[in-house]
Amino acid sequence: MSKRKNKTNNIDNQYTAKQIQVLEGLEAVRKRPSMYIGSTSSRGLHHLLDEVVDNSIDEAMANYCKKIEVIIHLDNSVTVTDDGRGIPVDIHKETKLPAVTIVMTKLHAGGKFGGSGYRVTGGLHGVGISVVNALSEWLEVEVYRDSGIFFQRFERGDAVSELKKIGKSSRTGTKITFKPDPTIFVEDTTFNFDSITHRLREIAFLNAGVKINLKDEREENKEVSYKYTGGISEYVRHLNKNKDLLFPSPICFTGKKDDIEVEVALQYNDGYTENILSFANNINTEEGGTHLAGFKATITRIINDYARTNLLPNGKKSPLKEGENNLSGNDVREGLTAVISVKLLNPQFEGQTKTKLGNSEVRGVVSYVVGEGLNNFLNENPSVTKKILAKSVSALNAREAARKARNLIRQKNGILGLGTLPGKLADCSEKDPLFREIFLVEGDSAGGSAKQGRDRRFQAILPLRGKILNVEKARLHKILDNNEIKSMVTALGINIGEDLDIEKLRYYKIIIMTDADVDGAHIKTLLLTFFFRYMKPLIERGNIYIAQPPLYKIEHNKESCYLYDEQELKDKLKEIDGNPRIQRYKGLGEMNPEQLWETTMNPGNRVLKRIELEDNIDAETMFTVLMGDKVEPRREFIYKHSLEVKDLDF
Ligand code: 0RA
Repeated sequence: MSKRKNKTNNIDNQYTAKQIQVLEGLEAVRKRPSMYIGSTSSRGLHHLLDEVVDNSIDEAMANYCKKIEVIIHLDNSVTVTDDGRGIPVDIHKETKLPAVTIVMTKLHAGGKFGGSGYRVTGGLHGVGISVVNALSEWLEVEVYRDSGIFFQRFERGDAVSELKKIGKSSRTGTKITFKPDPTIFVEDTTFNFDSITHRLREIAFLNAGVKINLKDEREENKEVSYKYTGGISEYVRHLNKNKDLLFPSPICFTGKKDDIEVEVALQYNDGYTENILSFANNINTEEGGTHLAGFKATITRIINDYARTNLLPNGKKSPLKEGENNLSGNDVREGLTAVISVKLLNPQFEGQTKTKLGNSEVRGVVSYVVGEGLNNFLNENPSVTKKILAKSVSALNAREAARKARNLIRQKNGILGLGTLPGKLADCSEKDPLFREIFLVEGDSAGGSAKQGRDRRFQAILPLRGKILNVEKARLHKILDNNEIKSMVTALGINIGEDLDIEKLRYYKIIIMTDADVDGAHIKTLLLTFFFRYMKPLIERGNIYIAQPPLYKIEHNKESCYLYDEQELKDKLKEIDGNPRIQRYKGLGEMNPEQLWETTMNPGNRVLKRIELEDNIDAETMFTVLMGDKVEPRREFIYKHSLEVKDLDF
C-alpha cells in the first residue's frame, strides 16, 4: 500500500501552534491499526518508517532539509534524523500543550496541519506521525530549534514525560526514534534493510542533492548513502545501466506553471521494452494518471510531427509518407526509459490502489513542458533525432509483422477463443479454471511421466521441448514464431501483451516443473522472463508457481524417504544410524510416474514456490541483467546473489 501526501506549502513558513486543529485521540488507531497503515504485517511495519521519513522529505521538498539519516538499531527500533526546521515546540493556546506534543499525540484527520502552514494530506496514508507514535511501544523525539534541544518520550502513544529543554544547539532539525509495538505487529517486528534501501534511494533520486544515509546496526558495516546531484536524470541512467544506449546522456525537461512543478528525464536504449516511471509528490504512481497521459500523448505527437514535416538530417525524405500510418505510441516508446516527476499542492489519487494521479490540470502542464523541451531538443540535435526516428520506424514495421503473427494465433484460437489446443497438451477434465492447474514440464520424457502420474481430473501437462526463446532479445513477431511459446500461449488462453485478457485464463495455477540442474534453472528464468514481459498480470496475481522436485531419495531399513535440499539430507543422516544408500536425482526423468506424482505433483505432499513480484523496478533490472546482452553485469549479479541464495531456485 502506498502513501500519498501533498507538497508542502512554503509560502507561509511562519508556522505557529495556532494553526494546528486538534481533532481526535489515538485510541482509535490502536484499536484498528489496519485502517491507518493498511495492515499489521511486515508491510504495515515498514509503513511506520515511511511515514516518519516522509515528514523529513516534506521538509526537503520545501527546501529546508538537506540530509536525512536512518539507523536501524539492534532492538529493531529505528532513528530518523533530519536537518529541517524542527517540529515547532511553542505552546498551543487552547490545549496549553507544545506543538510537538500535539503532533505526536493527536490524530489530525485529513492531514497534519490545517490552515496555511502545511497543506492538507489526503487518502488513507500520509496519516501523520501520531499514528506511528500510537503503534510504537515507545517513541522519543528530539527537536533542535530556537537555539535549544527539546526532548519528550511517549509509550504506546501517551506522553510519559513533559517536553523538556535538555541542552543548547545552534542547528535545527528533528530526531525521532521509535520501536514498533510487538503486541500490534505480532507477525513480524523486524525491519528489512533491502526494502528500506529501495525507497530511500528512490527518494534520493527524486530530490536532487538531498543526502540520505541508512545504517543497520544489526550487522557490521552495513551502511549505504545516497545523494544524486543530477536527480531523475541519474535515475534514468541507473535504470538504463546495463543497456546499450542510442545516445549517452538522458534528455531532461523541467518547468513550472500554475504551482505545478514538472521534471522529465528520458533516454532510449536499443531494446524493445518501455520503462516509464511516474511520480507525484515523490509517490510512485504505479497506475499512471494525468501526468503520464500528458507525457505519452506529447511525445507521440511531437515525434510524428517531426517525422512528417522534416527532412531527415542526412537529407533523405521523411520515412513517413503522406497518408501513411502514423507512428503509434508504442512505436515511439520502444526502448524508451523515462522518469516523470511532478510536484503539486493538492494531488488527487485515484484508482484501485490509489496510485493514479487524477488532477486534470497536470496533463496540460506536462504537455507544455515536454512539448517545448522535446521540440527544441530535436531541432538542436539532428544526429540523435535521426536515431530516434529510425528506431520508431523500425518499431512500426515490426508492429505490422507482429500483428500478422497475432492474427494467426487468433485464427488458430477460433472466434470463440477455444479452437485448437496444442497437440502435446494433455488437458484435464475439470471445467472451472479456478480448480485447474497446468504443469509446464521440461522435456518430452519428463512430460510423459507427468502425463501418466498426474490426476487427470484437474492437472494438465504441457511438455516443452528444450529451451524457449529468450524474449529479452527478440521482437514480438519472432517470439510468436517460436513453437514452444505458441503452444503455451494457446494453452493458457489469455493471449499476450496488448491483447491479453486475464478473464480467459484456463488454469488458475501455472506450475513450472524443471530439472534441479543448471539447464532447469535457465529454463525457469526464460519462462519467468517471458511471463514478466508479456503476461505480467499472471505474476502480479500470483498465478505462477515453481514445482520442487526432491533432490535425494534415501532408503534405509526397507523404508524410503525423499529429501528436498542439502539441509534436509544432513538432518536425516544425523537422525539415522547405519549406512543408507543414497540416490541423487539429477532430473525429473529419473523418477517413474508414481514417484513424480508422490513427490512433486500430489497437492497433499508437494511443495510449490509461488512467484511474487515484490518490486517491479528491481525485477525489471534483474531481467535486463540476467537475460540481456551484457556479460559483465550478469557475472557480477550472479556472483553477488550466489552468496545470498540457498538454492539456485531463482
Ligand atoms: C510542523 C511545522 C513545521 C515543520 C514540521 C512540522 C516538521 C515535522 C517533522 C517531522 C520530521 N521532521 C520534521 N520536520 C519538520 C514548520 C516549522 C516552521 O515553520 O518553522
